[in-house]
Amino acid sequence: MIYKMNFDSVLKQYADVINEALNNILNEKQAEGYGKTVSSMSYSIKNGGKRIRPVLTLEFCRVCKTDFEKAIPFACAIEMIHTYSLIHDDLPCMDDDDMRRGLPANHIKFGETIALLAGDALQTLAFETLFKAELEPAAICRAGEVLARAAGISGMVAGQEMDLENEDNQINPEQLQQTDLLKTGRLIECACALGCIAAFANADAEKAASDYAKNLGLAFQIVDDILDVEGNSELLGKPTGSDGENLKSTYVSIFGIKKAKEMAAEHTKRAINALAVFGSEANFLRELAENLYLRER
Ligand code: GRG
Repeated sequence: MIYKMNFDSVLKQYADVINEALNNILNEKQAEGYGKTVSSMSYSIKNGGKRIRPVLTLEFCRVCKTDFEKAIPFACAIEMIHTYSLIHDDLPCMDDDDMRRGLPANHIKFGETIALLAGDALQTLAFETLFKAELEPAAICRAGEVLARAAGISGMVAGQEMDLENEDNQINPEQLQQTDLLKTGRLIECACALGCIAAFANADAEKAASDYAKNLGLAFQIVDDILDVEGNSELLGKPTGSDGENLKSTYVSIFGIKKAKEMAAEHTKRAINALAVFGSEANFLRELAENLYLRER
């Protein structure tokens, strides 16, 4: 496939752009001197993850025929929300994980109080950053609303509550899918939507982005469940087997590994098919979906 040729270099280019922008924002805040909380925010932002969500924002902006640089503030905002969610998710009152990305979780390094504040401050910094985008006010307002809805009680927070209730309980496949659409899916959907909003994309493009994102999000979560059983803890940067220990219902516990892999493949295929409207311009997004299906971390 032609689009295989420069996937890695495009991904690296985007990651470099995002890392530089995030570092600049955090360094600016650090220079203002807010003590331990800002160091704790920087720790989790800078020891970066895969940057999937901001890459989606920049690439959807480009695919919708706009300079991706316009969407950098939106891309930073979504990564800040994602990072806040991971910091809070690792806390003892939530998933209680000591390791994240191969390093001590934020609360292990900085203590629970500072970790809580760092998450809170990253959430508000996300909106501070988004509102500074050099775009039409209408686009910025819409992006702010879309991000707030995706992150909050209409999205990730609701999914997180459902996920916590899932521990020690048996839930059915519909409840599991609803949990994942909210907890994981809404931010991924939002990442794609923000790219479209920055590009003033038309309704067809927004619908395609939403269909792609929903399926990508489900495939992503199913692969996450599979990696928790068969993944390599060193590559993942955290121990495996936590879903089983917490007696959580997952795609693997409900359907078994073989069926879960088939389901992840099916959602990846649907995500790729949703991109038809963009033609070959969306080849990077097709490759990204395939890579996330095959990922080991
Ligand atoms: C605390 C409100 C609140 C929500 C937390 C994101 C989340 C909700 C929980 C994290 C636990 C988890 C396994 C969520 C599923 C989504 C997921 C696989 C997140 C990890 O995303 P990656 O792989 O992370 O993109 P990196 O480290 O690459 O940034």
